[in-house]
Amino acid sequence: MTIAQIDGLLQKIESTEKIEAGSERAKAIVNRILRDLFYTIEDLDIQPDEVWTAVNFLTQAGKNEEYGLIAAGLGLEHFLDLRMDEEEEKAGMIGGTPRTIEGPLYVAGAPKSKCFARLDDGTEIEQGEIFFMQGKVLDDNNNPVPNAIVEVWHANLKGNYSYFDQSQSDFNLRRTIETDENGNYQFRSILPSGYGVPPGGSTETLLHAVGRHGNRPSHVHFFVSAPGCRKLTTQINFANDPYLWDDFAFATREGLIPDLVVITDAEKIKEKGLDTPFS
Ligand code: MBD
Ligand code: FE
Repeated sequence: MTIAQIDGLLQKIESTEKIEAGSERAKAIVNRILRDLFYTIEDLDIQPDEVWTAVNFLTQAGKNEEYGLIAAGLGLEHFLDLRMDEEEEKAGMIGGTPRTIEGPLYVAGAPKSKCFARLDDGTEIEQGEIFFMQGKVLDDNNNPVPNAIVEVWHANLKGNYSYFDQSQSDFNLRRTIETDENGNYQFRSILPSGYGVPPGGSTETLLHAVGRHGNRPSHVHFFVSAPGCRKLTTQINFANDPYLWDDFAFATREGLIPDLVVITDAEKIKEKGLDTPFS
């Protein structure tokens, strides 16, 4: 087809937008995506059977509830992070812990505690490595933020998340921790395994079609929020992971890879006060 013919059809479609409830924003977005799609089909000479394969793929991906996962895997979610970074840089907001993607596996309403929480329900205590993390929430001026809300969630040793994995107890490996008067928080858990997309699912089908894997390095998710502060969405990773810089969701960033200190002596854990809340 000629460009004039494609643009003619696009104009015909746009000229049907007469219902008053329609928003200019929705029209602009839908029409632009449609234009890009028509041009892509033309440029790559995409065949009807390929289009219907794609339509059926999307139907199945919806049934599987995998759109969030696909958004992560296509780099769309990371792209939104880069755009938010740019906006903040332009506004002169620099420094602080980098943001990175939320992913599709957050669940609201995790049990809340002050200063300290144990995240795991104990079921993996034999196979897993106990892990402690402590941190301090600081504002723009590096002042501690008391009573900040730190929401933490991560996978178990199989790389699965509670709620989505019904074999785990409710809110296993998910907690809401309020910082103390000095902005401190601390938690105990089991060091998570990396995540892999569901075998045989839509995300895996798509990634394999383009020669990609669907693995993530081991990570822990965070939301950090406080009144008057922009909410931080981020994760941490661990340096020894083979997928550290090969994350299918592109979430690893410098500044989010804290040192892991291995302690084999139980007395040292007590000495450092890692097994009990701050006093
Ligand atoms: C995850 O655990 C995750 O964090 C992301 C971004 C995508 C899939 C699974
Ligand atoms: Fe995750």
